[in-house]
Amino acid sequence: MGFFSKIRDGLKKTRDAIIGQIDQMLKSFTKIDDDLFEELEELLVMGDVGVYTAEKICEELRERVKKEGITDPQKIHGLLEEVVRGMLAGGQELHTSTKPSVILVIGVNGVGKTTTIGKLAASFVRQGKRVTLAAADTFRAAAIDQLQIWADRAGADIIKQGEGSDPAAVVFDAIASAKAKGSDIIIADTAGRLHNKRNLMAELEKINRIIDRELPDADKEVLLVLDATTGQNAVNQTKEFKNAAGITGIVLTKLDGTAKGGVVLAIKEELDVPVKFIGIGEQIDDLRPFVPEEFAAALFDSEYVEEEPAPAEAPDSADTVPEDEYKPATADIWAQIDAEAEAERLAEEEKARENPESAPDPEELKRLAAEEKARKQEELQKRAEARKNRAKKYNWTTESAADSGSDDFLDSWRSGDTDES
Ligand SMILES: Nc1nc2c(ncn2[C@@H]2O[C@H](COP(=O)(O)OP(=O)(O)O)[C@@H](O)[C@H]2O)c(=O)[nH]1
Ligand SMILES: [Mg+2]
Repeated sequence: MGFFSKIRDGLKKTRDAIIGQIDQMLKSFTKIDDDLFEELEELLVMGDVGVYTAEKICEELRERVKKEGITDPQKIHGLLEEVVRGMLAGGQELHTSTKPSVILVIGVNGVGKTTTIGKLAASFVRQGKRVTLAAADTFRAAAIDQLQIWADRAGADIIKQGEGSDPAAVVFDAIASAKAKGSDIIIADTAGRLHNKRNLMAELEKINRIIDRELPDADKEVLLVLDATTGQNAVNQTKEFKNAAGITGIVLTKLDGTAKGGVVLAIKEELDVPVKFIGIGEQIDDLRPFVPEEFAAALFDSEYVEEEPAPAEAPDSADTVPEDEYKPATADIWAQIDAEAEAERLAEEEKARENPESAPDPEELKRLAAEEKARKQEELQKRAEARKNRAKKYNWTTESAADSGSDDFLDSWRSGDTDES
């Protein structure tokens, strides 16, 4: 089966949930009026496109309809496809031209990080590249074993240490090994769950620091993996990670089993983070670079001509250095890196002391955080209400609760149940 048919099959539920409903709705209209746009907006929101993005799409459609003097409701389908395609375009290219380049893969538990890394590694190996995986999810031994299995399948090197070891040290070793062996790409797995949020973010920061220090000129991608079946929760996860980790792109997984694929639009439009890959199954070749035209064509069930894949190159073995020339991290380096981090922290404290005006008042920050939390909860409640009413109105069934499995950590995190000390 070609890639496009696979994506089209994977997106069937999403297509039925959004475009199918819209087409049916359009049939009941004989002219284009406010009611039509109202219903269209509701259907888009129901399809996990998000309130803001749904409004924006309708706004653009209204303008086009007016400007082009369109009166036939059936024309809306084609117009909508054009608007969606335009919205999805831009930013999806992956930057990995330096040797080595680094891809740091982050996200909450169970979204598909390790699986995505396996698939990514395989695709790079197919292109004739040498890949080094860093098993920096050291939280559970099983996570390391799982990455080893994917490394074997993909034909990639792997650097790992024992359960509970310092993830940043694993990344450091992987960089040293990749330099020695002439690897093209380092892909680092990370933990999705730690004892608390602060630990997780501090760990990602430390890993980032190592990469910037050891490979200051390398291309670096920080890919946030999101599970499409969680719908709007995926948008919230992007917000949580965006500031802390400097995300450069999204991998949206499990698009094959969900009706909530419309969330692609919300992520791109609302958060301005490009989707770079999509996962459409559990197998090694079920990851695809995100191609906006292809995605839109699959969503709207229209024609799409696939590009021929580039022919594989043979790996360049001339610049490979024997394994024993790579030196693992030494205690000296760790002391130095910790000292740098401490110095940076002290400098920030000093700056805050010198300039108390700009230093945020901790009480004020707490109050703002509480306000933000209350606002979010209210918004969520309202949305849930509206959703229930719409579902009743249109006699729809909502997707099963089991669909949002991977979000328990984030929920407890937000409600403060994790033991932040
Ligand atoms: N259907 C489907 N399942 C996926 C996809 N990507 C990952 N998975 C499954 O999601 C589960 C969790 O994946 P894993 O990589 O362990 O998640 P991690 O905790 O983020 O590393 C596994 O059962 C994967 O097979 C996808 O694109 N489609
Ligand atoms: Mg994992």
